Amino acid sequence: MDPFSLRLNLNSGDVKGNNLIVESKTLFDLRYSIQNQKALTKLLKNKKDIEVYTVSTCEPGHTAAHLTIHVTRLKPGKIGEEFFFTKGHIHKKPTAEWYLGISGTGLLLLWNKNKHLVLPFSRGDLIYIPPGWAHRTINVGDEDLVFLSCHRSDAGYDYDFVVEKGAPKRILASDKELF
Ligand code: S6P
Ligand code: ZN
Repeated sequence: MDPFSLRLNLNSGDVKGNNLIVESKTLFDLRYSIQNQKALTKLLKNKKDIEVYTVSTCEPGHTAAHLTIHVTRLKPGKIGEEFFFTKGHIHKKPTAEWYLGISGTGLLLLWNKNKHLVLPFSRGDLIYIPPGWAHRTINVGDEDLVFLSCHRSDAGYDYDFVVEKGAPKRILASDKELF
């Protein structure tokens, strides 16, 4: 494989290049992670669905020799009192991940068997997620929250773990002390 480059606009958070796959997650995709089902029904009234975030991924290979990067763009918004969030996952293989905030105002919820942490996550914040920590991002601002992440390409993703057990904390508009 030859080296290659992508182009990330650090102001807009737009990323361009070959080898990029863009996926979108909507409120419908998040329906099993949303507690306030009444608020969800209200939001979707008269609408087919609402996009919550997109993830642009570059995975140069699938083995431990490679590194995968993603740029996530999480929209601002609330379902009732709860801020828009990413579905959340733990990596199937206990591998680490780096997160870099590019724009917007967010929080990163991290948890393992014993505890959970909520870290401020905005432009310039570089957060190390050690192996074995599940993670979810929350947009608590008025603009898109854009961030880059990088992990070993064979890490794999376990989403069921989060849907079945639930996240240890929901971030509500009233959680003002956190942001
Ligand atoms: C991947 C990394 C992020 C998330 C993205 C969307 O390891 O943690 O790129 O995939 O922010 O979140 P989720 O939980 O839907 O994958
Ligand atoms: Zn991850």
